[in-house]
Amino acid sequence: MRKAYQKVACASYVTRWFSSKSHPLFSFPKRNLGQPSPFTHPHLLKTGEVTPGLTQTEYALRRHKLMALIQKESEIRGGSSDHAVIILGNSTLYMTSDIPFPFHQHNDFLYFCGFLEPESILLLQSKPGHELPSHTATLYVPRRDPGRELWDGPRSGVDGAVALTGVDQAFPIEDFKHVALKLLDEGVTLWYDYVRPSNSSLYSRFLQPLIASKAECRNKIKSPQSLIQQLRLVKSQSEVELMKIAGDITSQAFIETMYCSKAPIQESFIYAKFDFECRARGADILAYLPVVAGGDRANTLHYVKNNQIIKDGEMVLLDGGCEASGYVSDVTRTWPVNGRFSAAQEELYEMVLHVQKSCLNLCISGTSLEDLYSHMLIELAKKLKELGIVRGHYSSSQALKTARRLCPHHVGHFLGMDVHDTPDVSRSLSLQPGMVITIEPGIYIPANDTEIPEKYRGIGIRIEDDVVITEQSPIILSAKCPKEIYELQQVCGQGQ
Ligand SMILES: [Mn+2]
Repeated sequence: MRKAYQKVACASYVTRWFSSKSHPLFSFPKRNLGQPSPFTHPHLLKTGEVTPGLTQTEYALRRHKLMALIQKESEIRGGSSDHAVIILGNSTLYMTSDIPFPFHQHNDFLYFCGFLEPESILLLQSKPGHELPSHTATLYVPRRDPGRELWDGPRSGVDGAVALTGVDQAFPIEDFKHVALKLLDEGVTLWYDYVRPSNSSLYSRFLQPLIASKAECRNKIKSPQSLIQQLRLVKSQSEVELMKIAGDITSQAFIETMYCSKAPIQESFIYAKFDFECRARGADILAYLPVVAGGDRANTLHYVKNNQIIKDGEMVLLDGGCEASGYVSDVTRTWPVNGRFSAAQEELYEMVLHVQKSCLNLCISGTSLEDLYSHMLIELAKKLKELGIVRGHYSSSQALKTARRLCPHHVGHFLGMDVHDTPDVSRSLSLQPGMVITIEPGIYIPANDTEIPEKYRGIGIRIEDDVVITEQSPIILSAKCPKEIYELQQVCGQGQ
């Protein structure tokens, strides 16, 4: 009953939120705001969307849910009812004087308001005299500055920030100094990620005295991290749709990359081809530095030098993913660059593929990443026994030890806006519909591993897919990316 009531309460809150103010789009500034808007980029954003596929209502609901969790927590722990949440955006980082790295917004900040400009702060404040989660959402953003905008392009300014995101109000970033003084009040509980502070420049400009004073009184500062991760863990329908796009782009990029694979080939060529195919299909950036590892280099799990030549007869392991509209993919495939598996490569590949499919079949709600990991080790041990690599029973501690040695990483992790999303959420947690994980078993046999039959040495294989847990069977976001031996031979063979 309580759950149903809360749902209704949520819906009516959002309705009230929309009707309580004039719709921001009626007064939408008819100018370039810096980040894409429905006015300047109608091919990317529908009316009412802040970022592609995500509406002002969805962002408002996220903020509302955070304040509701804070209310619940303060009811349980008996704290004050006056709360302020501070989430810092990122600043531009520079390689060297005046030369910026590509800007990436802080993902928690992005999650709660969708604002893409550097040097901004989001403040959520409970309304005095109102019961939580009734709150005010305020953005502090860089002031319009024709001199700077001549160089860096248009800024949103305070009017643009409100129109774009639908927050209640916005002020120039300098004004945060005044509000920081008010937050010093002892009655206010401050929710700020002091454990992992994200932006040292904004921190030293605006937050240092506030945080120092709050840290002195116990219970007056709390990290919102576990609550934020609890929300980010379960994806909405529109988030799943965005992750499908990232999965599709990545699958197509893999196909194109496999298609032009030949022997010998440079790892750097495969890296560039994959990057190109992702971005040409609408990805904003690669989600991480990809692993493009030929032959024995696949046994170095985080090999990212990507500067060697892959020889005829060797396989390449490509672990790559892209980011599109804030959501990422993380996919791995391993294939022979000449399009033909050797007998030993095929045996090991079939083994990993079998284990991977077997884990995918168990991706149902109620299981956990830890359960899937145990399953992966047992299935690996079974197959290692079949290949004669493990002696004795497959479930013996010796067999499982060998499986752990030959696959030293976990079966997977949570995925979302970050590649290693919601990193503090336990892998023992029961999986629920809306959670997204990777399934990535592998087998790594270095060339100098004398305990393993010689024919298998120098081979490293991983197969990784992205999976949405649902009420029924899981959705494989990277399903269009070939992984069957005949498919790989077909795709690679075409380009030979
Ligand atoms: Mn992964």
